[in-house]
Amino acid sequence: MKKIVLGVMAVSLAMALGASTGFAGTDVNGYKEGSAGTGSISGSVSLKGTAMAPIIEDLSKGKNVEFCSKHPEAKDGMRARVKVLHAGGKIQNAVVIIEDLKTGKPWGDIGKTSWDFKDCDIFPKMTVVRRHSKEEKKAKSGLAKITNQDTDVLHNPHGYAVKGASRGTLFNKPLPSKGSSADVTKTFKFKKEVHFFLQCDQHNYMEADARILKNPYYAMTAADGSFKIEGIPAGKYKVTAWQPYVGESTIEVTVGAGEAKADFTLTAE
Ligand SMILES: [Cu+2]
Repeated sequence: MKKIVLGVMAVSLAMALGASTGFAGTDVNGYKEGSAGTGSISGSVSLKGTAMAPIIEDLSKGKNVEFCSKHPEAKDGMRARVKVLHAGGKIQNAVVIIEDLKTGKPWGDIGKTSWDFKDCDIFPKMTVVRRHSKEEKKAKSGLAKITNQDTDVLHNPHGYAVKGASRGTLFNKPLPSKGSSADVTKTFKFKKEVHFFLQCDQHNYMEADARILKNPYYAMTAADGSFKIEGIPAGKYKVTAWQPYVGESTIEVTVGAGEAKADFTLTAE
């Protein structure tokens, strides 16, 4: 009981100190964890134009030919890499985010990701990441972890923060064999970049992408292009739908206590 009282006092004191400096609870992303609202935004993301075709990779020209050719989707030493998932004019795995939301639900596990380098491929291929909180930076762990799942195959995860045509290295970690892993949390120092790109320096066709979040309000579209973001406090927001190999579109959405609608069309050039 005494411990709990002391704990509450310590928290209150910390909050009072935080309030006095004016940075109470605002994290490195400029977001303040508070409580969720009751509003939601739902809709779908459509594709206009012709999206980039799958890249046909000739695995015989790379390293570890025999092993990498055992990928479940490989056929006769060739593997198709799909950078834009779409069907029936709808985009799957597009990321929808609320741009200018400063306070709301807690982050929880949103933006924490583990990638597996497996069968000379990366899973997941599309996800979200975020900058670390001060605590995570101190702990240097917990936000981003990469594990090699391939026995006796050297993978070399190379992470980049991408902005337009330029990209900067965040980390570059050789992982010699199955079970070797790297926690790269401390390297997640983003500026204005919105796109995280992960590649293997040993097998360049191993690629994955992620949207860099500034707040925990996001959704990823399903196979039919649909999405829903929940727990939004009432307000007027800029909402963006994004697919790194198609483009993005931003519209203004007014959210009340219930469900607001937002439909996007991304144009492939
Ligand atoms: Cu590799």
